[in-house]
Amino acid sequence: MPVSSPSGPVFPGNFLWGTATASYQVEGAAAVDGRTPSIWDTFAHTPGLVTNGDTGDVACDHYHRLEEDLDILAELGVGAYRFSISWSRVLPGGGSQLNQRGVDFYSALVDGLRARGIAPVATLYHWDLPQELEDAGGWPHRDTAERFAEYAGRMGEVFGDRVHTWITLNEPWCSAYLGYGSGVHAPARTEPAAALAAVHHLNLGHGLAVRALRASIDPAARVSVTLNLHHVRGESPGDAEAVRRIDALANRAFLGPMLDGAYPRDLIDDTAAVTDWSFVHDGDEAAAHAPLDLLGVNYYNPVLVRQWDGVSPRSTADGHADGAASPWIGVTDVEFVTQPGPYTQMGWNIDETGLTELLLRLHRDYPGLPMMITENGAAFDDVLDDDGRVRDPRRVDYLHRHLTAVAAAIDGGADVRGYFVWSLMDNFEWAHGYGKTFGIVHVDRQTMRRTWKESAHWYRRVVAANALPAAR
Ligand code: IFM
Repeated sequence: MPVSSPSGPVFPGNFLWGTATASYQVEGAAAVDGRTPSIWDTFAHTPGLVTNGDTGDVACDHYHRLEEDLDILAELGVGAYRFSISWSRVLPGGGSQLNQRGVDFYSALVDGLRARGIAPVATLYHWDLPQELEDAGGWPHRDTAERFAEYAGRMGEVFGDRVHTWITLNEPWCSAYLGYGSGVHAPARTEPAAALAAVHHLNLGHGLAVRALRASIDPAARVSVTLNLHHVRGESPGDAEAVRRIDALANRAFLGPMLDGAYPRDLIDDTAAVTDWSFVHDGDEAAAHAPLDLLGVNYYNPVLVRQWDGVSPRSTADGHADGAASPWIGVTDVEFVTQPGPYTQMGWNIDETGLTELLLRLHRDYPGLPMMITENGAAFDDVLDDDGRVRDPRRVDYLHRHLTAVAAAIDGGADVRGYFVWSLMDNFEWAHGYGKTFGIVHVDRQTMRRTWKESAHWYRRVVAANALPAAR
């Protein structure tokens, strides 16, 4: 595939190409240099919660292999790198005392990126709440939102001169509904009302954090949030009500307060049996509604639903449990339908058309708000061959399809400014441990040796050409 003559879609001139990771998934060094446990340390060390008993104690040892990983990014030629800051590394115990050694690590990361001409994109919260803040009530507790804003302000003071793109939260859907609803993520609580309180305090914390950041960062810096919006389709026209229910919980529960300044009325009504939403105080919705410069979109696959007849066994093809420990709080009459393959290693169906449709919807609903794909990628059971190569044509195909879908959305008018592959390297895939590999760079679990997969070579060519080759 010659980079000099690509004949696939060409991206806008200033399109930002990047890769993404998150602190607990790659850093390791869990008890090093003053870092204290987060809820994910606790979760991973609880027997039975993570496949194979894997933990993020060592992860990819990125903390100790920073220079090598920075060099990989430079060789890839990306213009940006999205990482997350571990709250408990920089403010141990979730307190107010800055841990200089933790700050030094992120300074080295930020400076090392900039020295290589790569823009740092910092996510403040990628699910690793300091354990002490969970012990004090966690996200269902209002104070956590205030503490998050304080932490954001501190990070703005320390890095605001050097980091010019900020993301407050990563996928608050997961933090709230998987952490406090279904309990498959930390802190493993299964309390439906608490999950909705967590939704609210994440929204509130986001808005407060945006303001705290703006007070300390470069005025030209961009502030964003990353949402894993669900592209929900109905199996038939008669399933419109099921689509509305899931869209409200998955998408508008966050888009509403963050971008419109109010919770959707239908969400409040749908969940009335679970909570009266009295945790939403006067002024909170306005506080959550802080002007953003960008919307971060994470996309992996669409969701297919239908109205449940209440009689036949209910299908839960989204992979989440039915009944009390479900992330779909208050939803009793919707089924998640199995979608046609192919599937990734996660069992997620591959359908890039949902990405184009999602971006066009967001463009329609929020015209004037630029977007960035802050995560997209696929896990496959890659093999390191005897000749030292990792041949991952399915990942190349996945990335090609989804980048084509992004290009189609741009053609349709969507203002998409960049794309970040999830993930730079194989890492700790939460409750699945290390068995699910999303990286474009393979990480040997014994030696930590990094090996470029063919997808990484392919991505390097795409980035250099700012265009896709015609064929996969
Ligand atoms: O690994 C995760 C990441 O932390 C958040 N978004 C989805 C990825 C794949 O599951």
